[in-house]
Amino acid sequence: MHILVTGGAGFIGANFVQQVVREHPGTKVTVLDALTYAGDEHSLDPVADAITFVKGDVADADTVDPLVADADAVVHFAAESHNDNSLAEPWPFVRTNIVGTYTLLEAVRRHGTRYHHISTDEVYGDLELDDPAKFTPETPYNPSSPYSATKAGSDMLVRAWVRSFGVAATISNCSNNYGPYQHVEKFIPRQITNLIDGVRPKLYGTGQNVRDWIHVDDHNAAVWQILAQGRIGETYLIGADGEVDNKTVVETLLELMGQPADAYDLVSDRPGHDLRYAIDATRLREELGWEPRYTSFRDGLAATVAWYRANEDWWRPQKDATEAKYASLGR
Ligand code: NAD
Ligand code: TDX
Repeated sequence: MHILVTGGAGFIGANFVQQVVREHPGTKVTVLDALTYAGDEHSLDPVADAITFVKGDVADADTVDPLVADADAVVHFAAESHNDNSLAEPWPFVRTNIVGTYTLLEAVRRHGTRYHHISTDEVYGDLELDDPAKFTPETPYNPSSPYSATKAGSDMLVRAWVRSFGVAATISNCSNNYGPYQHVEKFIPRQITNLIDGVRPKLYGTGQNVRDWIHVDDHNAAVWQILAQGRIGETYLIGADGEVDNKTVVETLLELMGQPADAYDLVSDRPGHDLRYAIDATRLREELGWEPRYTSFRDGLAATVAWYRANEDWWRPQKDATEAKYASLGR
């Protein structure tokens, strides 16, 4: 099988490509990535000889069409992915997440190519802290930020292209990922690299917000199973029952990195900050038999800390510009 992986130089995409090369060696992989600030070709160094890399834009039909024509399946990770950036400048999110998805859908429609769409639990909005409910495939869409609204829009395009044009697509909506190769703008790597630099972690608001953490390798194993065995037209929610509030995440990092548990700062909150996400992954578990392999968040965090300590060459070039952006927001 030949798969086209968009956004394969980003956090989740690069881990996916590495996993496919490692665990499914018969697969031919082509990566299409624009190498925005969030993409780094070095994230593919361990598998560079085993794949083809194309630098290009998913919203450019002339680039996309021949690549899709050549592939048996497309796995679409490419996106603008950071909520804080979407509040500062929404247009790149509309362009890449909506126009980019539209461009790919038209190409897979022309060529009859299998398509898997990577999305997020943020399309469902947020839950109260004390609500026993979790997101299910039936939860109505209710996105809060420009980022989540453009992801919701892209999901709706996929559903329409399945129903109206018979495109062979599946969708997955996953919760917050952590692990190696995540950009230092995101919560966990930002705090780990701050602590390496002797800077106190920064919690938005009061730190009560809850995210449902999943290791990136568990997300990607689910994506592979959906690609191989998922029902066409279906939506699968991916999550590993990993709800933790942000304050606890920071306290755990402080403990793992040898600092007092209260050595963090509270900073101004993110506008529109979603309170809590929680995924019910019953369909994925029961229909496809998926189970997470990383069952201890603490152990997964410890391994992630070790990775950032060992791979300063990878993250250091992004650190100053990222912190300058946060400083301008007062966070
Ligand atoms: P990321 O920001 O780390 O990587 C995005 C990649 O897409 C980068 O390599 C970037 O260069 C590339 N890209 C951006 N615009 C492009 C364009 N126009 N054309 C081609 N390539 C382009 O993001 P990530 O965290 O790896 O997220 C990947 C996908 O997973 C996204 O669709 C995101 O919505 C989804 N997702 C992320 C999480 C999470 O916790 N990070 C959770 C659920 C779903
Ligand atoms: O310095 C920080 N301090 C802080 O308290 C940062 C960067 C974040 N936070 C909080 C905000 C969130 O409650 O931590 C939580 C996680 O923040 P992010 O890493 O920005 O992730 P989030 O906004 O939850 O979105 C992520 O998960 C869903 C990904 O970035 C999305 O791409 C994915 O769809």
